[in-house]
Amino acid sequence: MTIKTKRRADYMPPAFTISDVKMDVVLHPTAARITSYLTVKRLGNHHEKLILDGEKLVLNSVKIDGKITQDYEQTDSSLSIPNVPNSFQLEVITTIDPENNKALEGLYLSSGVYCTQCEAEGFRRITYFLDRPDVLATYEVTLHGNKNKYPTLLANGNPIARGEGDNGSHWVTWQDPHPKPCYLFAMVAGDFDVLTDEYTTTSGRKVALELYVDKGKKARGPFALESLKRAMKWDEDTYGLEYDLDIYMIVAVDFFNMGAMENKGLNIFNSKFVLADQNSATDEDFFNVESVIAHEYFHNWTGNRVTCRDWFQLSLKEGLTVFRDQQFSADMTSPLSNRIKHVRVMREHQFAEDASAMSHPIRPDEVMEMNNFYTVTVYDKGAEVIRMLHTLLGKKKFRKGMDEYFRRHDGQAVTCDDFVAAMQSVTELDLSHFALWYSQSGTPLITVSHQYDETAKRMSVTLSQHTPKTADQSVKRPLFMPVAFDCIDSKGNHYQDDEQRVKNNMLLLNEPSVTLQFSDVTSALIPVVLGNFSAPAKVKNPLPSEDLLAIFRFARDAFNRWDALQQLYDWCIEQYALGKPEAVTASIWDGLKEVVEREAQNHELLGECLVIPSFETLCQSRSLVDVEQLRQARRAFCQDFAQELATPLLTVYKNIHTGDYEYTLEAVNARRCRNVVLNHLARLPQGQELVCKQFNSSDNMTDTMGALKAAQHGDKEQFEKLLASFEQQWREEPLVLDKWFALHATQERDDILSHITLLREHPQFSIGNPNRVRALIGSFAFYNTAGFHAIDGSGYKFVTDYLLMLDKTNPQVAARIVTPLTQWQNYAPVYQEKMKVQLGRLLNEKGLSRDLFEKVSKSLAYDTPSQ
Ligand code: B3K
Ligand code: ZN
Repeated sequence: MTIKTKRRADYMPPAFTISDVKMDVVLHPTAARITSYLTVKRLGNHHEKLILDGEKLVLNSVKIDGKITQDYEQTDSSLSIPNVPNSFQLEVITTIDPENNKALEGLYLSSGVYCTQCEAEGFRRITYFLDRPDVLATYEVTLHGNKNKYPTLLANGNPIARGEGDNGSHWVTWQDPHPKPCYLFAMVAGDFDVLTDEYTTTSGRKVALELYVDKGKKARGPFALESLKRAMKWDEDTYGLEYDLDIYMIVAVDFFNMGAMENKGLNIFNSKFVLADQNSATDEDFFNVESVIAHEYFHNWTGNRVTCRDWFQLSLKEGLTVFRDQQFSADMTSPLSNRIKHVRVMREHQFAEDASAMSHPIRPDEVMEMNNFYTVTVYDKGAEVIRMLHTLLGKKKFRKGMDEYFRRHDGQAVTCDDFVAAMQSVTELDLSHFALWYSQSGTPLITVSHQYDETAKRMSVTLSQHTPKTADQSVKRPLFMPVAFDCIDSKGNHYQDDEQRVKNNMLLLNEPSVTLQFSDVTSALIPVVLGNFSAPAKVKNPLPSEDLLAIFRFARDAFNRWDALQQLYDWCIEQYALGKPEAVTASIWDGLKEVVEREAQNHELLGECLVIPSFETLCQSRSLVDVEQLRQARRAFCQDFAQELATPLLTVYKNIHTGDYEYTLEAVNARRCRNVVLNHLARLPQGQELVCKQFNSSDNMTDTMGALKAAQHGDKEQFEKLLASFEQQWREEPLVLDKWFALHATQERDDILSHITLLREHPQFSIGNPNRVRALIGSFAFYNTAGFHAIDGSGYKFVTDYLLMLDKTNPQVAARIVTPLTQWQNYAPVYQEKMKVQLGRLLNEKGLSRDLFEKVSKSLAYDTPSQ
């Protein structure tokens, strides 16, 4: 198969532009008719033909300035029209098949709802167009549909006319006055329940808010609407940014490839990120609803008003918008647990991506299938890069830079360089070195070494940085990064370096290495590095357990305190893996007990500190992982942890009284801490009763799921019983049942594959619904370490068999789930070989999608780079 790779360096401005679009859409399940009238203009002095993108379209007719023409050429993916005037009206009529559109890109019909997904390149599946983000047009869209089946007809902007048609049909015309790229186009038709509200902006504009949900789900909508209002207010207060249309609509649908989409004025959401109430949603679900609602709203400025010139610039909008939603969530909840959440994503997923064949900078250079680049690198590492800018410039200047960015570029399609240039204009700091973060991939490693000279009473600490080669780049340069730094002694005193290179606890590391000197110190100091995860780096700072416990006690930075324990757990698990559990001495256990006792009242910190690093995180500080050995080591450590700390853990559990459910910061932290503790206690005989009691008395989904998840570590029969009772209660609620599917999929059991096969027959499971597929198959591939990595290769084969099937209908979701398989290089050769066999099967498949082809072929071509 030959698939074209697109390169960032090949960017050419468009030869034509389209300034106005009028569309007439007659909905029909298998033959929807789209008539588009485009105002087209040649850009510059040339005689090239007009080439429009289009896929899976049946072309009915083409007219230029009102006259039918046959003078065009069609391919699978384009329509070329030669000899067009410099400026003209183009009318194109096409027919499409929404019902059989199972890829969920373009216009599709699922569960009786028509909806669209156009980012990145889905608009070309609706009509022929210049489907690229630097072509901005205004849109007027008329939708026709059956009035009974589709009483609601929506598109971007404001409704300007409506009427009745023949045979029980009706129509609505929508106008969006803001020029936009076609990826922000949206239409919806269906029969919904609607929640309405109103928001008045600081400058007095009244905005109607409308939230469309499935019939009968209205009671689960208010939290999303409240979140929207909080986001609107926050963006005004924090960035001075107001909404710019009279109406803001959100539609929740069940069939959606990702979380949500920021279409102008008409966001479309996966219902998972809209619907929430205490019975059916966990605290984490509530959190996610609020943050995704905010994320899509924030895109209105960072993405929609200022958009991307080309898709290589995706991080321009995504990195920035993730950073903004992170700031918002931290303000709405609490900075510490938020920061830990981001770091977990970076360590579990982004570092793994950097180490894999899919490694790419936050602004990629080469792409085969754009949908493959909505990655943790572009999004989350992208947000880390913006965060570093925020750290370097400070809050005020960062805001000034943002103001300047909007002043310069409102209404334009721009690049990451334009963003950095706007930031540069407000600071003395030279950002040219910093900008390397946009083009260099890979995870930098900061190595800390130190020496104490007892006679001279001097301590020196050296920090050096090194970015290992990645699949896409073999030469790496030192980066410019802010490294939060502190030096303490074992009693908790803080020290300043002689030359004061550390200012306000921050060291600017822009060379391969830097050495700090500390004079007149009477004992060896403990370097505390990368507070608040000030740069997206790995740190190697091997410290003995007593120093890690001292950091936990005395460091100023709460993230450092949490991280010291993570490092300690990682070290302990390594001792177990080496067959030396006794290296985890009584004094270490005592230190950990003290942590629990000392922080018993600090539910937020304690809850986080009692989470043992996940298997995936542990993999990132190791290479050629022997899966079985590491998994057993982690399990044995968790078991001993529960046993050794049983008494203080039990006390914490019993002392946390959460009362009636409310979604407040305090209550969330208390429930979280209690459930983390229960998860440990469930490994002990005395934990069984607690689990059962909590499950039976819970008045909310958080505690129910807390009990259920804990139960899997205890008695198998009891766990099965609880699972069955959960299913009984929620069998009609697929969104809730997804939690149940995921729990099944991550179970450690010998018959896991036949078990999942059985679940695929569950009345609520459907291969056509991405949420179900992610819950059952995705959870297995990503998180069932024992099952997926079964030494006979059966787990890999199972996932591959499924992907071969899924790829035929939904390549986007298939390409997500293949990720763990493509990261074979992290595991010991016995696993690698078996993973590669399955990747080979995928590659040999006739008609494999571009999505899978890109990831699989890169993965198989990957040679582990020597450092
Ligand atoms: N911009 C969309 C993601 C589109 C993904 C296309 N495969 C949602 C978001 O990041 O806000
Ligand atoms: Zn986004």
